[in-house]
Amino acid sequence: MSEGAGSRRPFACTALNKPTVKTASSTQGAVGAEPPRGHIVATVTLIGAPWDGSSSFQRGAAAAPASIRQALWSPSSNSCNEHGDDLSAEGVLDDAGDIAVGEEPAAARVAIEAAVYGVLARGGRPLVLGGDHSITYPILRACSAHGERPSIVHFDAHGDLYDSFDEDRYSHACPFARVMEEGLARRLIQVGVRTVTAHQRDQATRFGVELFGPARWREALPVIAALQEPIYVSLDLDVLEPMLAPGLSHPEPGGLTIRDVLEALEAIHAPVIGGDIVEYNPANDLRDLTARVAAKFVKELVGLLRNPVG
Ligand SMILES: [Mn+2]
Repeated sequence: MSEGAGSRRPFACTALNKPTVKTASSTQGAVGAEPPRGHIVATVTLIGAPWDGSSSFQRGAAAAPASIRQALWSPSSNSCNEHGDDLSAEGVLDDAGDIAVGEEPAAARVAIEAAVYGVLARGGRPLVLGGDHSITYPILRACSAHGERPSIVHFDAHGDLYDSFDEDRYSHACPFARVMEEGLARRLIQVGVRTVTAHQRDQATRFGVELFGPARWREALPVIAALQEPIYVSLDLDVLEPMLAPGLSHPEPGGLTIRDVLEALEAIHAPVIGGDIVEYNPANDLRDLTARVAAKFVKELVGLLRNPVG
């Protein structure tokens, strides 16, 4: 529970020496066993975005939110993360349910943007469960509408930077091209990408993407740790070695371990304003292995999102 926490995470070292910048949630202190974290100002809101209509290869990711929730609350584990946040405690995690995305892509994007904006406008911190990766673009639009222009820490086997894919500019292969074209992010830091085509390399250069492939993902750690501005975390589960997460539509061997991704998340010191976990495809899963991995990332991302220390 404590290994690494004191060295990188700000709560244990920095935050305790600073005054609280905002009023804490009404339940702070209500959980007696919870270790002091400081700066607990936000309730995280889980939102399901069951949309896989922009997938280029296999559908199935629309079923992910329900499976991830089931794994999250399974009695096979408890509801505490590695930093001692109890997700079942009052004021830690709300669940807004699933967005009614419908069948039409443009309408789905509008619905996702509106739902995420609603959470941000209430002072919440959205953690969105995809769905395919196309959902990240409307989420970042919602952040922008709320006045946020975060830097993105993006875990993925793929750059998702295509200008267009299968004649679809809103494909799940394209969201970060749209995000960067519209200036919705300050920086885009990609970790684990290992499928860079010539076109995507051109796009990465065009947008100034900071790319850390799987062989040098650790070089991203000091870059992530040095970020001061608000951060958005986009976590495509196919960043992982597919043997560790078989429930994917696009398994790409040679990926990161679950602990590698957690280590990169631990490097974040800046406030995290939102995040997504995408591309889980239950139809390809084995014994809910990948659902459990996604639920694990929910737990640890909740810890990051509810402690927006700056
Ligand atoms: Mn991917």
